[in-house]
Amino acid sequence: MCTVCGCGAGEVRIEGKAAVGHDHDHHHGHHHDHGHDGHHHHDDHLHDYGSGPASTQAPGMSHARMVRLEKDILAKNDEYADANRSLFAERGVLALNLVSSPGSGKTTLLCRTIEALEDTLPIAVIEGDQQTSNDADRIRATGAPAVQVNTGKGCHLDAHMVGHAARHLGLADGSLLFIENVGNLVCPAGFDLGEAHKVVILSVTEGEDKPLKYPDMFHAADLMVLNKTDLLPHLDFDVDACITNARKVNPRIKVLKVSARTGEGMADWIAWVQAARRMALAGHRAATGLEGAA
Ligand SMILES: Nc1nc2c(ncn2[C@@H]2O[C@H](COP(=O)(O)OP(=O)(O)OP(=O)(O)O)[C@@H](O)[C@H]2O)c(=O)[nH]1
Ligand SMILES: [Mg+2]
Repeated sequence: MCTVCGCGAGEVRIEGKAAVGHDHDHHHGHHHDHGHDGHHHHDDHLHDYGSGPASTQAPGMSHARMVRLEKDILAKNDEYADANRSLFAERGVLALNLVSSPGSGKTTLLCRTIEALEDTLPIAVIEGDQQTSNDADRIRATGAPAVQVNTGKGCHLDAHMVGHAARHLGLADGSLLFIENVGNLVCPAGFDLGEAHKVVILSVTEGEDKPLKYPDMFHAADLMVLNKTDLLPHLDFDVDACITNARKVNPRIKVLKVSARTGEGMADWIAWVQAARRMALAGHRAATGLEGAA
């Protein structure tokens, strides 16, 4: 059980990877109760990454102990995130962590972005979903390399999973690495993956109140991409109110309006990515001060 978000942490599998379950166990430390006596399921493409019973509660555990475990887990995650960040810095890789609720259009946006940029720079993608390799398949159809991480009971990617997946991808120098997180506006906010920026995708069908309801995510993100703007004529979504709400929880958040379907606003998004990559190449890591295109 993950004490940070209360999700189960068992049954993680990384596509094409040898089993790394004992590492995962190490990552969470010996306090962590997701043993390896569960049923390990192997097939040609997916390998167990540690499995076991998952529970959503910790009966009998005191609040103080829960808080300590949460700190342990996040501290361990931060060590892996720092290692990822060093790897990315060495290679001049810009890593972007795309976070959102399910179905906001992350994969659609990524496919369009790859089509726009693939002739100019190497791009790779790590896909996080609880189950299926649908999104990695969609990315690979564009020609870009992708590896799927199935988080099983888990509801977010952590830095340890991303480190394994990144090494498996064999990142080219100067490449752009997109990490599509599990669709979830809550837990991924708390996990640094070693990325340069979290980018939150919010689609206009979700309601302009979401930044206020899920402030951690909008606070953690450097950019909000407001997607599906092609649907605005059919909705009563208030774009300005949404942006005001996002700035209430994060005054420095940048906002871009796009339609991954029609391509409207995509040029500004591409320009933002290119600007971020130039900073990554120049060795800058801080999100603050990054000037986007819009
Ligand atoms: N109208 C419209 N539909 C879109 C747009 N972008 C994505 N969609 C649709 O929204 C649905 C979900 O898109 P995905 O790209 O799978 O969303 P996702 O965020 O990757 O979803 P998960 O990975 O499952 O969280 C699909 O039916 C897309 O075709 C857009 O800009 N406009
Ligand atoms: Mg997706």
